[in-house]
Amino acid sequence: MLMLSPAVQEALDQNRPVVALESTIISHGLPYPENLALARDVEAIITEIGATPATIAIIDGQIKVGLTDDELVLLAKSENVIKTSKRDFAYILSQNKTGATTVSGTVIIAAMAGIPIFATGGLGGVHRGVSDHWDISRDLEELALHNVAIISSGVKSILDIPKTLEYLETKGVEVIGYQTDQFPAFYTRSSPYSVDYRLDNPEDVARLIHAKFDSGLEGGILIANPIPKEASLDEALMEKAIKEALIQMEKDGVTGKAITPYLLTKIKALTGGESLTSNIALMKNNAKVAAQIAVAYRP
Ligand code: PSU
Ligand code: MN
Repeated sequence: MLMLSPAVQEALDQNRPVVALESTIISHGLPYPENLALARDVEAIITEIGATPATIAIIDGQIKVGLTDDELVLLAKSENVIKTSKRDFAYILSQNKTGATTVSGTVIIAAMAGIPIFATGGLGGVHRGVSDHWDISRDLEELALHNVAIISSGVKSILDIPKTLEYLETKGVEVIGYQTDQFPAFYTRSSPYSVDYRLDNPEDVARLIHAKFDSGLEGGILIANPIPKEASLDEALMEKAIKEALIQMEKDGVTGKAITPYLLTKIKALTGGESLTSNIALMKNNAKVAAQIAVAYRP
């Protein structure tokens, strides 16, 4: 059922490091052409460090691990790509549709393919005002279920961070700060919330991943990697933009899976494009750290 690219197949066969990448960030998270440039750049960064990138998506009803450049272009340009969480799989597969996998969709496929390390921008989680609309991303459930370590800059900035951290604790997901004691807040390096543990180099993280997976404890790990200093944004300014975007979202009646793409577009406009520049910088940095961890990790 899975179609691995020749490069990913060969790397897995030879026990060489592989880094999984999601595709919602390409189709629904960033505008064209920045999305395509980033999709290509993160693959190049991972390759340069000595790991094989495996961007994951469903193309015409076929689950693919490792995409061609034409497929990246399709995901970056097409209007008909479905944002794919677990609940969308059967429809997309049976109707031969094309789906860009969220973190939740990508974790499922990475686990099927046997890829334990996955880089993304920000994890989905518990949305602000959760008691009104019950919006909690499937990302948290799938991370809790599968043996995958995600490297991200914390969770999406638009979320309720403390509630998301509580939820991760309930689900048994280990949260590690990479070179930080504080849980990063996506566009900013710090937040008022601490991580459970801090590790400072790829070798220690690789050892932790081994300890978890070798112990037979099922479930994932979140490695929270702060945005690089030079790309981080002012906390007060970001909070203002996020609050304004949330007000506009309510007015426009946006709900469900459309929320994240809507808010990212609004926040980009409200910050004069600065949020987009930061999002790109943090994603590249996460790809770099994930590749370093993958290289340090011996399957
Ligand atoms: N964070 C971003 N950009 C994104 C996403 C997260 O900065 O595009 C995507 C990821 O694919 C994540 C998804 O898995 O949003 C979560 O969506 P939802 O909250 O609808 O589950
Ligand atoms: Mn949701």
